[in-house]
Amino acid sequence: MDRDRASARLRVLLRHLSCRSAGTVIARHTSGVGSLASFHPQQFQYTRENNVLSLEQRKFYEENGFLVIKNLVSDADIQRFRNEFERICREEVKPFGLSVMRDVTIPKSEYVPSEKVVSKVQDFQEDEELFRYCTLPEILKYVECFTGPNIMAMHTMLINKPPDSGKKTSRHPLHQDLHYFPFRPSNSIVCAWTAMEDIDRNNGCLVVLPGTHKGPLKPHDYPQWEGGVNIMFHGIQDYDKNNGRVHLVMEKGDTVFFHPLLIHGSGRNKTQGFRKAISCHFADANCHYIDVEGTSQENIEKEVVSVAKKKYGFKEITLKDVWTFRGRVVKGQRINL
Ligand SMILES: O=C(O)CCC(=O)C(=O)O
Repeated sequence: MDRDRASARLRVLLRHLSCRSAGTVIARHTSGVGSLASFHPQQFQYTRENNVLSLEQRKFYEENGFLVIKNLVSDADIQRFRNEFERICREEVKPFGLSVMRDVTIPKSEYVPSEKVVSKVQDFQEDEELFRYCTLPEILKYVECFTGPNIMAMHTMLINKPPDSGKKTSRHPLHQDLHYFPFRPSNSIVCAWTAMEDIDRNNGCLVVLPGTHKGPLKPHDYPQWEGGVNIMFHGIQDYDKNNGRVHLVMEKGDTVFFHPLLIHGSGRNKTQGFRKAISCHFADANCHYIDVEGTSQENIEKEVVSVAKKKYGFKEITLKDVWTFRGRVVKGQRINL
């Protein structure tokens, strides 16, 4: 795509994403992209027919690899997730398997149990209160459009992006989530990411590179950032710098669904508040595990296995074991995963 077309498409995307009405935020097709009338359902690769998504929404996801649904999760549910997160930070509850992460700029010696030192909790599949997010009917209704009816919740996170210390470590480098996943096919995996408050460029919104879900999985590694990098924040070393970027400005409760090959990241939090979002990666229970040995995913496999060995005290554990433990069925049957 040449630069003019890329920037025209970006402008259209931005106009639609900034639309503030309740309902769905989707971009319309631009010149150079076929009209809806001439679109044939057999061309769909990334979405499934189930009468939830409109033709326009399906086409938007097919072309861009993400779809924002406005106002999907209620304030009451978000408040419950917030309360539970605070309880975890104060160490009032310790759900089995949960990882509590802190920003790289906070030394271990300064660790006091409080929301202010936790940048993320992940693997909350054993915390029934947070895990409710992954079972919300309004979320699963959309997830099914990408995974089909047998749904596994595979990876859960609540991200509490801290105010940046000045070292720019609150950024999340551009990456593809599939780098972390030893299961396929990628088109049967989707992330749901819900803003727990209004999120914009000031507090570090998601940034996505539309259309990159159509490309291959790229090699990832730690970026060479002067101020340090958070654990497991692998980034893509090489990507097309001319690919347009879209900053997803979202209101509390808005949810973006995106493909695991979509290149995305998030910016620095320039405010004094902690920017919160809750997310889950879902997969079709028919997905299968792959062996990542000899692939670009070997580096993350080594890291995850080594952390899991320490965390659970096992001498032998495989990447597949880690994911089998993380995964929980949320609709239909547990099949391969
Ligand atoms: O919430 C964010 O800042 C980015 C999260 C993200 O992209 C991830 O954890 O994969």
